[in-house]
Amino acid sequence: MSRRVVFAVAQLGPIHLDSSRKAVVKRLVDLMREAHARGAKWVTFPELALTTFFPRYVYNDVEEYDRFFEEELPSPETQPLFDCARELSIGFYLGYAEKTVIDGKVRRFNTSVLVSPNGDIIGKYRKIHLPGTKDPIGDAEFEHLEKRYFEVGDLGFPVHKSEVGRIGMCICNDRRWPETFRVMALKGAEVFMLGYNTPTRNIHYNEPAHLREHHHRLSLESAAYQNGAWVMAAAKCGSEDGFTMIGGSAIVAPTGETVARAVSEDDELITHNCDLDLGAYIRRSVFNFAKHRRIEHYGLITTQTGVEIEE
Ligand code: CDT
Repeated sequence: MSRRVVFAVAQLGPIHLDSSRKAVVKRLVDLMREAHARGAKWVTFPELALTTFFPRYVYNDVEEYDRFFEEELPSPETQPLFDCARELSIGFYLGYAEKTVIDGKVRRFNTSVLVSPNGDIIGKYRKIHLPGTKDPIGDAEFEHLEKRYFEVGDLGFPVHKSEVGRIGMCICNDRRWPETFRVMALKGAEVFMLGYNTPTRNIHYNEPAHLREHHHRLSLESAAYQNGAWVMAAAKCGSEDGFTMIGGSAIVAPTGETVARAVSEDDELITHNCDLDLGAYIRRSVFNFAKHRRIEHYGLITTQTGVEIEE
């Protein structure tokens, strides 16, 4: 039986500070309708898809940044997206800022959910590799304060069984770390979904602009090939109130080849008819984990964080 499924990646152009949730949700619904018209069964939306990329700004009081967080999902404002998914029988990945209460304590995470084609949330992931700093660095054009506004995720890297195959989730900076994908692949993930907001400029060092896109693509293509899985990567991009972010949303095959790529820095849908069995030969041969992994030599990966040089 063929395991061909059309997947869509819904790139978003800028969301400004004064953009309303209602307007953003309408854009997401429009993209979902377009995905359905093109035969897609699943759509991947970006990281923090409901608001501007607020970690670029310095806020000192929780009252100033609370408005970027969702206390419930679906909420009255996001309900139309869930209703549309149910109506069209289409599943989706959505990134958002999560505010929740655990054991009586308010917690905040950079989160994504996986919503099944019947509109039910079947999985949640909380971003683990938070980039940037907790305190402003001060002399940059903008900040990257994810460590200020979010806690490190506490759910590991879950993989969820869907009606089309096993789907794993991660978020933005996670894609630069091979550990992210290997853990999900060891749980049998066949599709990795991720959203991102990647500034075109690196505030920590002077990195040529073309390298930002190159490293993004390199991360996706190596993750796909080294794990024999499909990658769906959705950008929020363009100029948000003058702060620019890369586009380059992509669908990458288990062969490591990019098969669809967004060309704009605006709302744009890309799709591909994906053969979910395409990665099987890779997982049977060169990346047959059970046969070839040498875990007796990998201990440092989980016992040591930074580089330690023996003199
Ligand atoms: N949102 C997010 O995680 N952005 C980071 C910027 C890191 S700068 C090297 C990213 O990995 O794209």
